[in-house]
Amino acid sequence: MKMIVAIVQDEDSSRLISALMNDGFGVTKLATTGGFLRAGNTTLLIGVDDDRFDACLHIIEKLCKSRRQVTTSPLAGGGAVGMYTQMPIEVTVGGATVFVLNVEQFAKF
Ligand code: 2BA
Repeated sequence: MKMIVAIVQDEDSSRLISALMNDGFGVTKLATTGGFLRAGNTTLLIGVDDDRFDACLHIIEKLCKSRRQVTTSPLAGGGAVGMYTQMPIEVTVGGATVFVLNVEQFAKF
């Protein structure tokens, strides 16, 4: 079994959760905040059996779109105070950032 930790954009999360649930995957949604943009995003915890792992990744890849985003966050400029840190910069926020962990043990009580 694997635990997929998928950080996705809020705009994609509802459709993604519905698609995963419809295909029988168990999903836990966490409201999270990206460290760079300091904007809300969604982290999904998905425990999957090994034989369904590829199918799950495929759904995530299919439904999560990367988008260009402009930020003027001072933190995005490196945290220093100064005129350059206030200039807008454009970044491409990925469709999904996915971490895969091996599950040592799984239990439900
Ligand atoms: P944020 O940290 O808010 O980052 C949003 C986007 O800003 C990133 O998209 C990337 O395009 C850009 N970015 C991030 N750090 C940057 C930097 N130091 N300089 C220039 N541009 C930078 P993604 O890479 O697709 O990441 C989307 C979200 O996924 C991130 O939101 C964060 O919440 C999470 N994430 C990405 N990599 C991660 C990692 N290694 N560990 C934990 N979370 C991660």
